[in-house]
Order: sequence, then structure tokens, then C-alpha cells
Amino acid sequence: MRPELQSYRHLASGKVREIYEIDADTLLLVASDRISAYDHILSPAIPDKGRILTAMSFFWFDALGVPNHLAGGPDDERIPAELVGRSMVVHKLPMVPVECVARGYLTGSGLIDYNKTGAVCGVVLPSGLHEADKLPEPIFTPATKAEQGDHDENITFEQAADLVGTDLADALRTATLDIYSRGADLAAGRGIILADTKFEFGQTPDGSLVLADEVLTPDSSRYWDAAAWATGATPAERMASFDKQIVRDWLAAAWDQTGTPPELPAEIVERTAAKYRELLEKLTA
Ligand code: PZK
Repeated sequence: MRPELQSYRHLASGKVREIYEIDADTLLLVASDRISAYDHILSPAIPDKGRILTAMSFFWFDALGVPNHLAGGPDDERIPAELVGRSMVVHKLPMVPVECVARGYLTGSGLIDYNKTGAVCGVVLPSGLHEADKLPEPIFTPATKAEQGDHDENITFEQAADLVGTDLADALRTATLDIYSRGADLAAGRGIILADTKFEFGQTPDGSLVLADEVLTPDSSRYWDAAAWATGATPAERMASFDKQIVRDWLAAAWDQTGTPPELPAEIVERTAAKYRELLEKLTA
């Protein structure tokens, strides 16, 4: 008999996810179908998004083969029936209070930082780079988790070391770049660029790192189509993304970014759902 969700204490909500406590050592992470863009949760939801992102996390945990927080599989008996497919049962761990970002390409907050300073999180880059360019080598660009609803704040490696100590900061950088490069290599073999991603780590009692949270999903990563990147004449063409670009482009045209965003049209919802399905199919082919 699977438990009722009401038997678990609700611990926290993210924009598009929930955490429940199964017992003192175990959590239930539930992915919804909600989608966010421009700091708003949009309506309606994207059918099957939670299942697709959960399937992607399970795929990557298996493919990466590094120590991770999973305490069971997709069908674990502790998952309430209605949440099977979009839930992960995980070991409750002390979490490292640094968001571990790896970037292989220049975009997002990395591009903003670079255009202001010539560096991203203190990592100096060659001059003359443009949005969507490939970096000479992947870089570790840590961030601190903001209060709920706020943006994560980029920090330098030295600031990360001040927060968690030099040895742990070094271990986070090494693990982040190692896992990113293995994910990017696997994705590249399937015609997909993993432009950047954010990992979160927990720790075992002996201090070793455990890969936690969701892993290499489109909510924690930017995936680009490798063929579009190679042939695109402009950054927008090169970044023709697998997931939220359809929503972002429609919203940018349909909304002045004040007040509440408009309802997504059915056609935008369906095209976005199809992109999430396509990404999972390509990665797991
Ligand atoms: C943990 N979050 C982020 C917030 C979510 C997720 N294995 C773990 N042990 C202890 N804590 C966490 C994890 C993991 N993963 C993750 N917050 C705490 C978060 C809101 C909703 F689904």
C-alpha cells in the first residue's frame, strides 16, 4: 500500500517543486508541471513537465555514476500513487550552502558579469567574446542561494572559500567541472550542447560530496541544439533552445513585463511540451 501524501510533512516549496519529509533521514522531492519565466510562475502548466524532468534526473544520476542522494528508484513504495513518475526519494543530507555552476558557454548572468568586468565570478576571460560563444575551457562560477523569490548571487571562488573553507571549495570546483564535462560529452554525442548547469551537493558524515537536488534538467541547465548553434548567424539563432525559449519569446512579444503575465496560448503550451519530450528522447536515445 502506497502512503497518502498527507502522511508526509511539507517542508518547503520551490517555484516549481515541493519537498516533503518521509522520515528523519528521508525526503520526497516532487516536480510539478509548473513553468517559470521572467520570475513569474506561468499559467497554464506544461503537461508532463514534472515527469520529464524527473525522468531526466534519474537518467543522469545513473549515467554519471557519482555518489548521489537517491534513496530509491522512480517506483519506490514510499511515493504516493498520484506522484509516481514525478518524485524522487532522497537521503536527507546537510547541504553545502554554495550553488555550484559550471559554464562552457557565455550566456545569462555570466554574460552580464563578463560585459561589466571581463570576468565571470572572478574568472578572467579573453576579450572580445560574445553571447553564446564557447569558452576556452569550462569554468566554475559559484553562487549563493538567495532568499525565496530572489535571484542567486554570483560570487568569486575566494568568496565561496570564505563561506565553506578552501578545501571544500576546491572539492566543489573539481566535482562540478568533472560532472559537467561528463554530462556535456554525453549530450554532445546526442547532438545537444550543455551550455551551463547548476549542481547542489550534500555531504556524508565523513565530509565527502554527494550530488543532490535535480540534475542536468532544463530547469537547472541550458541545453542548446548543437546543429542550430553551429549554423546560427546570431546569438538568438545559436541559442535556439530546447525548452523555455518558445515561452520566453512569446512572453517578450506579448507582455510589457509589468503586473501579471498573460495566459500562455494552447499552441505555445503544446510546442513547449513537445520540446521537453524531444530533449528527453534525444538524451536517452
Ligand atoms: C534540499 N532543497 C532545494 C527547495 C525542492 C528542492 N538531499 C537533500 N537533503 C536535504 N535537503 C535537500 C536535499 C536535496 N535535494 C534541497 N532544499 C533542501 C529545494 C524546494 C523544493 F524540491
